Amino acid sequence: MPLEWGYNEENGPEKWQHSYPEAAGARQSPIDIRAVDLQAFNTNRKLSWNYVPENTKEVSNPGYCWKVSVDGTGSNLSGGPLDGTYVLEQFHCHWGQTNEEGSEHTVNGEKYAGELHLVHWNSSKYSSFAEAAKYPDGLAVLGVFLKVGRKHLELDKIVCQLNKVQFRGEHAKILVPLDPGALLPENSGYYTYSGSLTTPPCSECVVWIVFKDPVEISQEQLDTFRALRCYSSEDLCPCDEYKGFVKSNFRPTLPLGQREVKECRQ
Ligand code: SG7
Ligand code: ZN
Repeated sequence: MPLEWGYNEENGPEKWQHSYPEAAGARQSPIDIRAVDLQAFNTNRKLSWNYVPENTKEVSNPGYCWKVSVDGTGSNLSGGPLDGTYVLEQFHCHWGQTNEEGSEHTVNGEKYAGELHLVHWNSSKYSSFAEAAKYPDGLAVLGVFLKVGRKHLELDKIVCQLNKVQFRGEHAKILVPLDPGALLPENSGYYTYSGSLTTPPCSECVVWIVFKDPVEISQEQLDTFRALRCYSSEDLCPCDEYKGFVKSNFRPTLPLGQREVKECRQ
């Protein structure tokens, strides 16, 4: 069974709105974050997080990225632009075919080699991730730009398991506790705006918080991401333009429209 959506010619971002009408909405993500659009965001509420490394359980290949599921107990995010407490649900990554692209958000048109997303849901107002995803303040996603440089040691706890999830539908345990907080840049300011999921169904339920400073990962680590397959081990290779590899999985930017992007220097 081929995926009903993806990133190639037949099922890519241009086609999503036919099956997922929200993809054509006015509050879509990602966006190009442009200096001319920025509004200062002055707050004395510091953005803060608390994660439980022992609850970072397993990595899987859903066919379009790698994804780490988290037992959210005790893992939360609050402050900054957020009202209430948001609990960590999962984190995953986007990348490109070459190091010149791969991030979903761009800054003044500049692309990074990749972007990590830590997805949280509003447990102050809603009772589950699925319920929260129906409301405009339901989810909060932290975005971290990736650039090629030194090997990232915390991320390597995932990378070393990716050979066990080469095919769609595969899962593997993460063998040592992984601290999601160690994936975030230190002392970085951030941009924040109201947006959507960047994959179908593209629901407009996300408070985006995108860190200004990138973190480094090695060329080898990035190449390991590109070796994942979008088909399951029982399927024949769909032999699309990427020969069945998840070579590229970022959605191009969409118009900011009437929205504001706030900049917090933190
Ligand atoms: C990735 O991004 C996956 C999705 C995620 C989607 O494709 O991690 O998660 C699952 C369940 O596969 O979708 C609902 C959801 O979290 C969109 O998340 S994103 O907007 O942060 N890129
Ligand atoms: Zn994402």
